[in-house]
Amino acid sequence: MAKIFSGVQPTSIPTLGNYLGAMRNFVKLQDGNDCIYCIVDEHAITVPQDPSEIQKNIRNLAALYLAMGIDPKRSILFIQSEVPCHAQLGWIMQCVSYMGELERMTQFKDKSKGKAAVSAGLLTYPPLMAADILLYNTELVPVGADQKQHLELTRDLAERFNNKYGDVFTIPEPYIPPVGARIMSLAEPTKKMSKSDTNRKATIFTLDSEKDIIKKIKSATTDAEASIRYDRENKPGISNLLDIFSLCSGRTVDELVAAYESKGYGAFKTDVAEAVVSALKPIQDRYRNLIESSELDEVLDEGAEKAYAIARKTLKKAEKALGIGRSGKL
Ligand code: ATP
Ligand code: LTN
Repeated sequence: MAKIFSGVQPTSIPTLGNYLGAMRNFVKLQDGNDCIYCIVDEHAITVPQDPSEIQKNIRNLAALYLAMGIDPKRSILFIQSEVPCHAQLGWIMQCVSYMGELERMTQFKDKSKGKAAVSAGLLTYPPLMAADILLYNTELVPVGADQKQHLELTRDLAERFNNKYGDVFTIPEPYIPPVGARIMSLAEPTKKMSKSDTNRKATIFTLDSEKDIIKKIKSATTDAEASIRYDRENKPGISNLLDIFSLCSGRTVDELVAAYESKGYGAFKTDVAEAVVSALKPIQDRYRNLIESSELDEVLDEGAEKAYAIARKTLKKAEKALGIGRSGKL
């Protein structure tokens, strides 16, 4: 029985990459573990967001969490900004962080590159993420491969704090799946599939229509070789489609290579698209029933309450260790 925590930003609809790399594992990990999942809206505002869009995205993400199989009877689901301890411990973790290590984060470098104005929040994003995780005595954090560096920093910050102020935080481990941790862009398969890609053909969103999914997969960049084999380096497009096909169908990559070796790319893509549509269809059906329901608010209210009860204790322990506030006053 491990303590699990993870979060997804309510920036647009989750992508197929978010689902296969992270959210699907959130669902599986519910068996036999204590899971807490979060809609990290305070992380989302580190880059400019339209207020009515983010409101919509928060609700969509909550409905999608449930539609994908997060069970509120077993797991806690809540919105980060509704539990103020995140921002409070986030501040403390900022004070434990060094500018140099934050400036070295690849996500910060990528997201700030070429921008005239970059928010201070984009730089201090990782200490807030560390706070998210550390508040719940988390042991395991399911994430995609792009978050590995942030997890390493979380561990460093927690150890630094513990060494200086006493044993307050549990040191978490990342859980990065062997397949699917880095689903690539369909248009440029050497880049990760991203929500914010300006090329509309690059990304499949989990609420895309069947028609759009087929169109995007049919137009996915491959190569001129016309042979289906797994080779991430020389055949990134086909290898990415094989990963997606495997995860959506439950068949291994080896099985798929054996079955499609001698078939053309056209037939292969048709079947990849069908597997993606079948994997997303039940989620989309459940989503449509949930989005207008009052169940969503009940789950989020209860989630925030339960999360607060845990988070508050860790925050108080950290404040007491630091000597801030009136020690012992809860
Ligand atoms: P952006 O694409 O704008 O950089 P994001 O999708 O990475 O944002 P989140 O919504 O917070 O940001 O990601 C939620 C989870 O999905 C994280 O664990 C992240 O590692 C994972 N993830 C994101 N993209 C992919 C991908 N292409 N393949 C696998 N996992 C991914
Ligand atoms: N940084 C993550 C989102 C995130 C997160 C977290 C993930 C914020 N807080 C805590 C796991 C645990 C991202 O960009 N994908």
